[in-house]
Amino acid sequence: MLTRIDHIGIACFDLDKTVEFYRSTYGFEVFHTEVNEEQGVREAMLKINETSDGGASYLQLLEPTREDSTVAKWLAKNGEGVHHIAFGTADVDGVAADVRGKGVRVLYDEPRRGSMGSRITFLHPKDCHGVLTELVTSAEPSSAEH
Ligand code: MC0
Repeated sequence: MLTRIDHIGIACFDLDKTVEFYRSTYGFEVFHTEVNEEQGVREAMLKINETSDGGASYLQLLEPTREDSTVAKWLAKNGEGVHHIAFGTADVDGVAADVRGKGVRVLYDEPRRGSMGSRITFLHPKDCHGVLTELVTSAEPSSAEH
């Protein structure tokens, strides 16, 4: 069961400048930053609001760390903008199996490590009406998520 929008991923060329835009324009502060070498991104999570399932929704600003990363490839083709949407669930394995059974390509056999120790997988954008879609189970899902 999907219970919230976990985050919206926004690809940018310069993470520090983009963080400053969101801070000075809207007042959003950085909640967390990290480098995910496997995904080839440096990222900043800006918490927007808590959600009724005990989780939260974020903007995720993404800067590529290497030219062969998926985000670098996407930026070269499209420029900056919304790269993906991520839905939160207490059971990423179960939801992935369910949508796979409905004919949607799930990109990973097993969930991988995402932001803040979460477990993530992606659904192919061509099977989701053009939207790269991520499924996320937080590192410590609250009991309210179940
Ligand atoms: C590619 N396409 C997209 C897209 N990326 N469409 C919508 N949104 C996107 N973000 C489209 C292309 O335009 C192309 O369409 C077709 O999909 C194939 O794309 P490609 O450029 O040839 O690239 P591929 O096939 O090598 O890779 C696409 C694929 C890849 C979605 C499989 O980007 C991928 O594995 N993404 C999942 C991982 C990821 O994106 N990681 C970065 C965020 P046409 O019509 O031109 O054929 S990491 C993250 O977010 C973590 C840290 C977290 O949340 O915690």
